Amino acid sequence: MTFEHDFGGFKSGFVTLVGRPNAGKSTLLNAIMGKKIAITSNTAQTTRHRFRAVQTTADHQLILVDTPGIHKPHDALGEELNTSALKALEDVDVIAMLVDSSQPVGTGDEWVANQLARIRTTKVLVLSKTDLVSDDELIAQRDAASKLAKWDEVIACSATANDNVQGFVDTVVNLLPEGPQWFPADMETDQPLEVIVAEFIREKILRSFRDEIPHAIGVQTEEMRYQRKKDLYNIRAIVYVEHESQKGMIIGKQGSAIKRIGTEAREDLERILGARVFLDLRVKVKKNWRRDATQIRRFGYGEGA
Ligand SMILES: Nc1nc2c(ncn2[C@@H]2O[C@H](COP(=O)(O)OP(=O)(O)OP(=O)(O)O)[C@@H](O)[C@H]2O)c(=O)[nH]1
Ligand SMILES: [Mg+2]
Repeated sequence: MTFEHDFGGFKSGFVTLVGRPNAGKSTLLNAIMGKKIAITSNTAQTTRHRFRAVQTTADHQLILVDTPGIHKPHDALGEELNTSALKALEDVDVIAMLVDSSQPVGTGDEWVANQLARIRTTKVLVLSKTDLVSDDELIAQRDAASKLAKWDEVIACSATANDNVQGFVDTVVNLLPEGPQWFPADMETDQPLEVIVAEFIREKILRSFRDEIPHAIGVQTEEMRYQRKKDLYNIRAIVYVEHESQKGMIIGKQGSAIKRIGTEAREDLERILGARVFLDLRVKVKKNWRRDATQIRRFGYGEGA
């Protein structure tokens, strides 16, 4: 977009983070924001909807678009996630593709890079998780990943070690056009509170279960009520699973697992909401919801904002 205006050097624009599942997109977004906005886990396909995080400073407004990892889809949910990520490549100023420095560059990265090939937007290659590799390994990875596409910039960083995260910000802001402040300065994300609540609950489950469970759960906030007098949020949320057996696992022996998940989620939510939280968490079965596009969208997965 071009303007007749003079923005006095103020830069603003949209930067989409893309890559294979687990590449470190959401962790990098959190590191840039200096707080946890996106959920993260070592389970592939942690992020299930596209959303924005906004960093506003005196001289720029950087709008980061987090996306679900692009992968070979196995079900309707996978297809929705890919579509959502690919849509986030349209109408942005910069596309930053993350490649995990500690994993061999392979067909998964090539698949993502192929999606970028026909787009003419400025592209930045980000070698992530540099804390996990030696200097020599990083150089080899850089050579391999450089061949994936025609990059305008190449940068390496570690989000967890906070190494060169600022370098990433400086690089992409430099590539942004001059422009207006698109969003209010105090706006940090466009995710509605109900979505954030459901996501943080889902994160706790992703982090405590393995195998099929993380993929089979969907979380929905049913009710959220703030009582000013008590400075308390009453939140009711439902964890959906696909089978009775999964329900048993999430609940655990005498409710021990769901209790632990509830406690962990409540602690996080109290920090985010800055108030006390009463969390009523229930588990229900919704058979094969991952194959049902309507249900997937009802959860808010896929499309996103
Ligand atoms: N050592 C190390 N681990 C990292 C770094 N960045 C991310 N991770 C870890 O990598 C895993 C995946 O990180 P996410 O940020 O959830 O990855 P993602 O690309 O958003 O994944 P999806 O949402 O599934 O596409 C998590 O366990 C992170 O803690 C890093 O800089 N160093
Ligand atoms: Mg993510």
